[in-house]
Amino acid sequence: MSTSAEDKAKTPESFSNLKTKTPPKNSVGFTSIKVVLGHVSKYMKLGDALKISKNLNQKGGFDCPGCAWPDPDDERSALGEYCENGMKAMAEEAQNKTIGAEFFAKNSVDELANLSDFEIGKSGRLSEPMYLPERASHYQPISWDDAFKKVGTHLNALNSPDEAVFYTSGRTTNEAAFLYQLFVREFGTSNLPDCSNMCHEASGSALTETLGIGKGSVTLDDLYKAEVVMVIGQNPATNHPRMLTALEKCKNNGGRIIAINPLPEAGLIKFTNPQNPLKLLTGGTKLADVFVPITINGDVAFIKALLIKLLEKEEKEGGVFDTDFINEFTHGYDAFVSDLKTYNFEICLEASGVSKAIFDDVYDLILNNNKIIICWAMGLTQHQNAVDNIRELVNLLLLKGSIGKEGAGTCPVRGHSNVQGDRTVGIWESAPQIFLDKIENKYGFKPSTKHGFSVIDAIKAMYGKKAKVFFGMGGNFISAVPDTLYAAQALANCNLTVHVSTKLNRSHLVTGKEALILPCLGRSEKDYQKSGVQLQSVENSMGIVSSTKGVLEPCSEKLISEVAVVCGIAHATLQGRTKINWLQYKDNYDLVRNDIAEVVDGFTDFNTKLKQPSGFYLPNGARVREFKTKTGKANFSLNKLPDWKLKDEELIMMTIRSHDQFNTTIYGLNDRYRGIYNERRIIFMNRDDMAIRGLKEQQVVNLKSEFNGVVREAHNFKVVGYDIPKNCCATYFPETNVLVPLDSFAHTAKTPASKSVIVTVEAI
Ligand SMILES: Nc1nc2c(c(=O)[nH]1)N[C@H]1C(S)=C(S)[C@@H](COP(=O)(O)OP(=O)(O)OC[C@H]3O[C@@H](n4cnc5c(=O)[nH]c(N)nc54)[C@H](O)[C@@H]3O)O[C@H]1N2
Ligand SMILES: Nc1nc2c(c(=O)[nH]1)N[C@H]1C(S)=C(S)[C@@H](COP(=O)(O)OP(=O)(O)OC[C@H]3O[C@@H](n4cnc5c(=O)[nH]c(N)nc54)[C@H](O)[C@@H]3O)O[C@H]1N2
Ligand SMILES: [Mo]
Repeated sequence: MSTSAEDKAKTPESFSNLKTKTPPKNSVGFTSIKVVLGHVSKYMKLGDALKISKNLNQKGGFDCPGCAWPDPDDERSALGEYCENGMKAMAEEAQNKTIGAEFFAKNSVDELANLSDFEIGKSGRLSEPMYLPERASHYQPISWDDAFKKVGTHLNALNSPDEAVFYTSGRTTNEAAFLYQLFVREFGTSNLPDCSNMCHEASGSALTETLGIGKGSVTLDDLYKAEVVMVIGQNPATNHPRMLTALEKCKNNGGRIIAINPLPEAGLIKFTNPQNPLKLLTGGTKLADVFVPITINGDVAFIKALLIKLLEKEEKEGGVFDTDFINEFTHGYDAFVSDLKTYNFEICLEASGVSKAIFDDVYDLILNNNKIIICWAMGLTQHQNAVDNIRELVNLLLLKGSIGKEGAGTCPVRGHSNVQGDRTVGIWESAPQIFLDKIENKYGFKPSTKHGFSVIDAIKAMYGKKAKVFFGMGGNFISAVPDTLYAAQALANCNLTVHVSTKLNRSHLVTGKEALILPCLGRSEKDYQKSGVQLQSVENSMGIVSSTKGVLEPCSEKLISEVAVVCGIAHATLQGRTKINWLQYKDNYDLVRNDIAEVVDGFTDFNTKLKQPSGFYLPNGARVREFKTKTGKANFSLNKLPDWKLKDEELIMMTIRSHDQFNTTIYGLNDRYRGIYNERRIIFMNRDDMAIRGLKEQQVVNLKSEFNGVVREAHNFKVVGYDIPKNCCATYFPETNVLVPLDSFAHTAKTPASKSVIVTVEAI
């Protein structure tokens, strides 16, 4: 009997060897350099490592496939614009070990699924296309041509193009992403779910409605010039380490920093720039002026408390709000004010879990400054009321006129290195009509105008057998999505699952009846095509498009680029019915960029502009106070306090990243900044909550979540007492994705609520 899809999808429940230390207050510094060197020497050739560190995030070099934090426009560190976790991402991609036919002949799919995610990732780079026939136990090699034909045959056998799902993870470059969505639309569907659906979708939704653009408004220069930067629901020391350099610069210019987080994350408190030798010796910069230990999902309540006090002061004395800005540029102020008056300050503050003394410190900073930037990430977007979280922050910025001027604005800090660019060039299940019209004008076919499936819809459709082919352009769908066991069944129901990937991951092991692994070049590798080595492009978190070009030789001759994969599949699938000469694009990516220039706003003269050393900024209405909303103004919004209540035994759980992972890729088993070594199956709990339940340090527990009458379970976690607000707890994803209910998601954005999972903890 082969292992069930559900069992293959779960992470193994065995323990490593947990050690804990007091979490450090400081981040980066010497340890970080030591860790990088250790990692690089273990997994990469020395020559490759040097080439990489010299070219990473340099002008004319290649873009780090880690996070989407921007590179400085002007001076870039001579030591390399890299960080510990960027180098770990590189060591992961540029490994010197490869796996192909021999590896898959030796290891069955079931055996591989028994490995931990850490072990799966360490097996090596995928080196040739592999095919899993129906009922087979092992993958076997397949030629590229046959693989393309297989995809084409399955797609063409569907009753409707809407029975296929085309997922994208955010590493795909603009060129590959544009062609991919073009193929999907010509094939006839808009089923283009992407990782953004699980990430910043709530930000996009809230910002489009209130400010007319689903992206942030600030530049790096604004961050240097801000008077106050609020970092809320984000852990930059781990996930965007180069952001700390920008915050340090802001502090050196006199700026103040407010950190709002249930956890006292190390980098938010203090930071030692690894590229500043003096600071390495003298011990770093204190970053947060105020640390706000908020309860999970207490953010709307806390911001409302601030708004109430600011309004009171404004009505009494005036001079608090930027009334000129409000009058000229905004809509809905009166309705906002009357709604705000229905809330009570004490109730809001209590719901936030924050003390009056800390509240007062934040209030003073906001009251007395007018250049405010708010940075946020998953701590705000992965809740049922995620859209309200972000709209409430926008309300605050609008009152202070802190948008569209120097040193002020919105800064949703994006995740994957090109997740923002992918959306810009058309990876969107509900793309605006204006974009679809441009596609029609340029290519002469009518794209589907139906709303396609987002991630959650796609899982439901596959579960209900309404979708039968799953195609993943990068990513690790089964480990990234909520409700692992349900999603496993959904994938198992498909006729074919296909993954374009650089590394083996769990999604290759939880398959449809047949499956394909299509291995592609990584960012760091040279992309040889007929017209020479190709350049590609990405867009960072601040809307700057820049070029990226690999520097290493490909790790296998059988790898092709994502662009070539799309061209091959489009050619094999669409055959006589296409209006597009698909194969031309892979020979010369300039041709793709010429098309992007015609179809996507802001890309005029794309090929020429991309040659500028620092890239170019895309247009951004909010940055210049042109709010392209339905009202033509920046909109105030009305947001409610969340209405969940915990029963006695329950805790609210956030599923977060450790310092040693990139999403579902596990670099190692430590979470150094939180004092955790050698284990991922842990639950951080408040020590009072442990005492009430009679739980001791390292006691083994099972976790349960109940939602709409369905109980979900995750077994074997060790309790770690931690500085986290009462009634809150934290675990790592993907281990606890089995507990995240598919139907618990952000209203209007459908982002899974993976930061507010209600659980009970039971000793075993
Ligand atoms: N090294 C590394 N870099 C990465 C990634 C990675 O996995 N590893 N992932 C990339 C991706 S795709 C993304 S989206 C980003 C993610 O970057 P982050 O959003 O920083 O990642 P998370 O670990 O999800 O952290 C969420 C933070 O929000 C806090 N938080 C949780 N719930 C709440 C809440 O209700 N309110 C408030 N105020 N805070 C809360 C948590 O304590 C934690 O500090 O990072 C990107 N960069
Ligand atoms: N519970 C919980 N769940 C979450 C989150 C959370 O905070 N909590 N965060 C969510 C977020 S923010 C995100 S963005 C998603 C991430 O979801 P995904 O983007 O689907 O997951 P990743 O782990 O980033 O994908 C890693 C895989 O991408 C492939 N890969 C890497 N580089 C390349 C490349 O250059 N090309 C190609 N084709 N493939 C490549 C490798 O095979 C690797 O195994 O997870 C979400 N899931
Ligand atoms: Mo993300």
